Amino acid sequence: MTATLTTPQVTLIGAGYSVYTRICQIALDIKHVPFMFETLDVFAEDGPAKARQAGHPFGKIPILRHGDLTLYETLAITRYIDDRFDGPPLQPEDPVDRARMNRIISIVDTQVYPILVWGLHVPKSEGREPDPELPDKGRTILSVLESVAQPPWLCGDVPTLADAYLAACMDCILDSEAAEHLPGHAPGLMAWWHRARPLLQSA
Ligand SMILES: N[C@@H](CCC(=O)N[C@@H](CS)C(=O)NCC(=O)O)C(=O)O
Repeated sequence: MTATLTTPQVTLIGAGYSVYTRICQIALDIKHVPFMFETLDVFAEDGPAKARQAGHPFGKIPILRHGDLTLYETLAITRYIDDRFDGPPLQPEDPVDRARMNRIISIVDTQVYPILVWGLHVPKSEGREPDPELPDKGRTILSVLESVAQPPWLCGDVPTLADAYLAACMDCILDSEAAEHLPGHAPGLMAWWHRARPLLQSA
């Protein structure tokens, strides 16, 4: 039996608009892992039920299938992709560098996603004003990211999971009122984005 016949199929279930789905897509792409993509619109009326059926107990996306394995939670999915497949490593070996990468990932999870994506981008896309305190918070987040980034990528010479996490949020950030602060508060991030944008090609 050949290796090809025994290699389990990778399927990513999610949506193109979903930041967390895109993070997984970028990780798969950097590792050169071929995968099938199944669209699941979690914001459709039956979306959460479909996501639960597909294996996400909280009715969310993304979900990764690999052979008999069904995984949810982007942290688990992306580490699995990195650990399980050949290809460029997505996490630095050095403990300090790895901690710096995890710090950026945590900033994306706890600041960028709730404040820049849901707090500033989503209201703008729906023609609503954001909560008044959020633009200042958004500026602070950009300045902090600028200060912790280590060019040319966010954690040095090669892209890591930190780049996947932030790149997946960038179109939302650029389509929010935080975008006007990027050149002044985060010029290094703009330079990084020119480099990182192609990561999103299939996402
Ligand atoms: N902690 C989850 C978050 C996933 C998540 O929030 N996904 C969004 C789409 S980007 C979702 O499914 N939202 C639907 C909902 O919250 O009901 C992860 O890391 O995968």
